[in-house]
Amino acid sequence: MQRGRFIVLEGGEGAGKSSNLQCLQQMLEARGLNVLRTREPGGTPLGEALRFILLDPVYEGMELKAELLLMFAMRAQHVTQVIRPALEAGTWVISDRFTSSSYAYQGGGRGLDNDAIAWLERFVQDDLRPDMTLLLDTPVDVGLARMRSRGEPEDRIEHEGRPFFERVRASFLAQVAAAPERFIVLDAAQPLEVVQAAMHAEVERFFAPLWLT
Ligand code: Z5A
Repeated sequence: MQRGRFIVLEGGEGAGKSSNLQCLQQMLEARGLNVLRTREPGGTPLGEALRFILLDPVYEGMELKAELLLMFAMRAQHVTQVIRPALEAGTWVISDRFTSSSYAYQGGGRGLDNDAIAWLERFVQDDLRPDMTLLLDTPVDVGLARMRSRGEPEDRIEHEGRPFFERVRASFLAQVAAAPERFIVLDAAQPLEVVQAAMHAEVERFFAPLWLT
């Protein structure tokens, strides 16, 4: 049996990850693939409990290294309990965020050392890396306006100001520049149907050799 593939959607606030994940799932299922949809922070009962802690404004002032370590504690459980077994069983895993978000938010946004993040990445994931990362890129103002138009209370990380989110975006783009073969960048400021059509075309192109086997 062929191993499944691991696709991650990344981006800043309001980039449209959730909206596009559903479309990606339908597209892969239409190819007859088994698809598991998941998210970070979250993905397991422990991960969802840690998500609650990570995003709860009551923990304003959380030590930055504590935030980073909780992200990787959540990920350790997610990788071992969900992602690796699914891939080994031939299931395709699509995730709303993964380790690129740790580089972007804890590295770029918070200013923590990327070498420490890289060490945690190796420690927690061994050789597991996404086969493909789709970066939904929007100007920060566009994403924040979308997020605020939902009228939901802001979580602990959403409380951050615009400079924080500019650093997050810059970090995502720097990750692409450092490893362009691992990323597809989509202009997520465009209307949703345009973004979805572009995503569809890119995923078809990226995995074209597989469809033939
Ligand atoms: N975090 C971290 O710091 N470190 C880590 O390692 C990880 C995560 C894994 C929670 O993530 C937080 O965790 C997040 C990063 C941090 N920080 N914050 N803040 P999350 O993914 O659960 O939360 P989020 O990024 O805030 O998600 P979101 O705001 O829900 O964004 P989204 O999923 O990308 O967007 P959406 O829900 O699909 O769309 C938002 C709205 O825009 C909605 O009304 C849509 O209808 C609309 N939309 C979407 N696309 C379009 C287009 N193209 N045109 C017009 N309108 C659109």
